Amino acid sequence: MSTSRHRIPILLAVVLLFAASCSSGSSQDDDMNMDDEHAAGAFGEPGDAANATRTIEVTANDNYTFDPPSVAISKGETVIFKVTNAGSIPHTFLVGDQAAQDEHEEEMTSGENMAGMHDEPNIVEVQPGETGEVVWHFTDSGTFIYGCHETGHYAAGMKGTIIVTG
Ligand SMILES: [Cu+2]
Repeated sequence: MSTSRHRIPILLAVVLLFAASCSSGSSQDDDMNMDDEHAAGAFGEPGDAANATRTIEVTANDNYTFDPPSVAISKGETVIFKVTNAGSIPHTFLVGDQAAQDEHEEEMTSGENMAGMHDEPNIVEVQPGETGEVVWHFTDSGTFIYGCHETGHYAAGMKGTIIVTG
């Protein structure tokens, strides 16, 4: 049958939906795709550990720093971030762009998404002494961020820079 007749309206609907979810920065009520919309973007997408080109070890410290403070990655790489909490308080590690970091920070301070956030593929929470992983596929070049969103940590400067080139 003529499936092509339906393709355009569906595509249009998808585009409109996408546009709507992207332009809704100020409204908090359209939480339909809240959990997914900032778990992917120009900063990449969830990766498959089997395709990982390397493992980058990151240490989270109680003085609100990550070590290393920045990492260089080639476009197309899938990286396993192995995050160890060397401190005595919980830390988180969120891969994203500025918007994703800001969004998480808002959710944390508003208490809006406390329960769901740790299910997202671009974040891991690590308890003192523990190690967690985020597997991420960097699909585009650009400068991105890893940040900790325990209360007050990001504001205190607990973040690192991801530079993707190629
Ligand atoms: Cu922290």
